[in-house]
Amino acid sequence: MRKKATLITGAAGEVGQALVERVVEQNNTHVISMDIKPLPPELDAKVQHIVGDILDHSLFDRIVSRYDITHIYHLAALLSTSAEYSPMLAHNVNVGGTMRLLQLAAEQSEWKREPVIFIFPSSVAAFGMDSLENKAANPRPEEWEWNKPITMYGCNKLYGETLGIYYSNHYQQLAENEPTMLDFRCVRYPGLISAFTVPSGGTSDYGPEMLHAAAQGKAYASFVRKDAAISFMAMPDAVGSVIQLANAPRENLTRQIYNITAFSLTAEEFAAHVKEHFPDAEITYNPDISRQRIIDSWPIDMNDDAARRDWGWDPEYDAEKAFSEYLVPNIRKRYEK
Ligand code: AKB
Repeated sequence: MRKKATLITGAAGEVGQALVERVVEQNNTHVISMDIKPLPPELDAKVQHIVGDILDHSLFDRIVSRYDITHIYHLAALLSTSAEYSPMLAHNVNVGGTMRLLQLAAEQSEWKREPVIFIFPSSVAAFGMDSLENKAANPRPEEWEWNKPITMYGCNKLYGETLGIYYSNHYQQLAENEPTMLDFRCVRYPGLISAFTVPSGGTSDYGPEMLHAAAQGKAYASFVRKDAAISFMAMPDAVGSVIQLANAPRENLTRQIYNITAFSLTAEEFAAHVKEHFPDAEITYNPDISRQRIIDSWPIDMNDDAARRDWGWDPEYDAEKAFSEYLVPNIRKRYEK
């Protein structure tokens, strides 16, 4: 008998580290984590971590020969700014890696006649507003609106969503033989902010970078304008959301792709929260044209009514609480050390 396990890819990344910690805490499954990088030692001690490339097929074959994978949290991806520098690599990792894992989950579901639950974090980057006027006029798009991403990462995420829907509903058009399909569930994250890790390679990074710089007494020049507006979420909510979605009864889910969001801020409003806690913070604005264009294409907010209705999505942290109860106290401790 193979041992039941949960697989987390991209485990050494920002969301990955927080998710591994939380899934391990729940103590109800064996956790196999994977990344091209090692985990920090304190986390590595808690899981079985595999350092390897998502594109290495033999790795997955070895994993399924030993483990019965019940859940997959597929986080491995190149983020939006990095993907613009290396579009081919981004496509290979973001699409090729996703496709490989979906294929594996589809085969495993069919073989053991039990759906593998496949959680895919997509992104606000799957949207593409074509002008600032339309961005202002359509602040809370539904999941299916404005799906015209302008970044490689956004294209990859949107296609990853489509592949997930294909593999979980139409794989090889086998419906007549009643195969067991995998159970694909997806959230679209806004910009995420962690107190414990600093992001890299994303375009929403100006928010967390501003805060972490202020906590270290460093000046920060934002790469987007003051009026640049998108939505954000504190990391505990981001991690909680995917666990909550994974545990939601299948029959409650009316769709497979869900927008989720917590609070929406302009860069200037973000800076005001930072300055409330770090009054000496030196924050200036020096927009980078390319990164600004990306942020201008993302909606101000997202309509997450379906997630709230179907599986009880309700973020714990609004902006005020995120800064005062989660971000600032933990960041202070981090840099005091
Ligand atoms: C990025 O900026 O690329 C990510 C995202 C919004 O998905 N943080």
